[in-house]
Amino acid sequence: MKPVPATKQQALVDRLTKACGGAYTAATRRKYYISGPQWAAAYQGQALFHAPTREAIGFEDVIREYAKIGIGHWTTHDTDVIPTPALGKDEQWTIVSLIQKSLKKHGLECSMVTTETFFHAVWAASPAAESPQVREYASFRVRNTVDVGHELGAKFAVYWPGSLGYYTQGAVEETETLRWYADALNAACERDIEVAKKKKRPTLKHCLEAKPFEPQAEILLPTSDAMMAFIFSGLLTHPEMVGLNPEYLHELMWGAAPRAALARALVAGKLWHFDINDGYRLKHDVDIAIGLVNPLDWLNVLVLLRSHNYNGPFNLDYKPPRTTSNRGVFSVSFPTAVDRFITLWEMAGDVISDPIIKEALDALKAGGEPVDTRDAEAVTAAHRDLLTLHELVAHRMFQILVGAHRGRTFSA
Ligand code: GCO
Ligand code: MN
Ligand code: MN
Repeated sequence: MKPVPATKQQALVDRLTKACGGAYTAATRRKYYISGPQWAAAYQGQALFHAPTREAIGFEDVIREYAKIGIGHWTTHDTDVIPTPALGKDEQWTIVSLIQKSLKKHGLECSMVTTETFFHAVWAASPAAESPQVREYASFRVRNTVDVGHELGAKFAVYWPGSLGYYTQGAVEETETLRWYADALNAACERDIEVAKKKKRPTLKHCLEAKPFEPQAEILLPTSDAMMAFIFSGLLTHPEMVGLNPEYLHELMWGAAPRAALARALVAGKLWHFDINDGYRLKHDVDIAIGLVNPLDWLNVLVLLRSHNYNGPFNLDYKPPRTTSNRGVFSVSFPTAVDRFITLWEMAGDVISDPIIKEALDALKAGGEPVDTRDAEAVTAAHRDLLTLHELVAHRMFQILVGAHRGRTFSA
């Protein structure tokens, strides 16, 4: 193949994207509770070892492009859209009203707001730092996000504490720090109760998000399970207002089965919001788009969520790769991520209604014929062949993933 001139590359990408087929319409995509983060679309490809590869873009661009794709909800950090010095000031409210106009113009809703508590130098010692002034500032920031959230019509507030941890042990006393972090969340909930009453709106759902490593070396609340223990620890004045925003990759990173982590949140009634993406175990937070690494595991996750009627948002918290252009972010990265999600969601429906899987699961639950249940050998013998169905169900899910259940065949 000949070298491709820069002027012909967009047309090539468009032609090959079209050739992939399988794209849903914007109207179909909008039927799902999918939210697109401001920070994901505006991510310029930068990192510690990486210079940016994309131009900066603002909320106008992101909201307009999400609307075209059919992403019906938008989420943001306070500082994604409001410069730090403007927070809580008149300038903030001018920006908020511009955002409202833009959302309205494009028929999007703001579903979630979150406070940036990891990037700015003020968080060097975490939002629950020793200094009372830093903690007062943290409290101002989360209360201000609640105000902004209500103004934008959000239903959720998310907290990824980010820098809550340390590089070297000794200075930070963990129990004290956790109490201080709880103080900030308590302040946010108190503020929420006040504002919701004034605005005659329901209070927000406050969702904690864990990440096991980064940006600190040691993290005080590294997993969704740790956060659940924190919610039920007695440190929160309104534990009923606080739930979880697990992120698929963040659970995978520490070596968990994401589906099992989600199940633990479900049984505690705390699975309220879900950041969707993909990646690898025991690596850094690579934030790859859903289904590009672990489609079979994702299928399993969605079977669990569908069968438990999870009805919260699916937040596209991934980072378009550095190799994707500004244009590619909206012509390839986001639409294909949404489409893989919808396809996997549909497949999860296929799994749930598949007669083979259903019969296998029913048989496993029916068990073998009655024997003496104090006799291990007899109980084992009564189930010997039945348990083979565990592997058969996994095989059937693979077939559903590759379309073999609909007659697709593969031959050498
Ligand atoms: C990450 C985190 C963030 C949070 C966001 C919301 O990997 O950096 O997942 O993207 O989701 O800060 O609080
Ligand atoms: Mn996240
Ligand atoms: Mn992440």
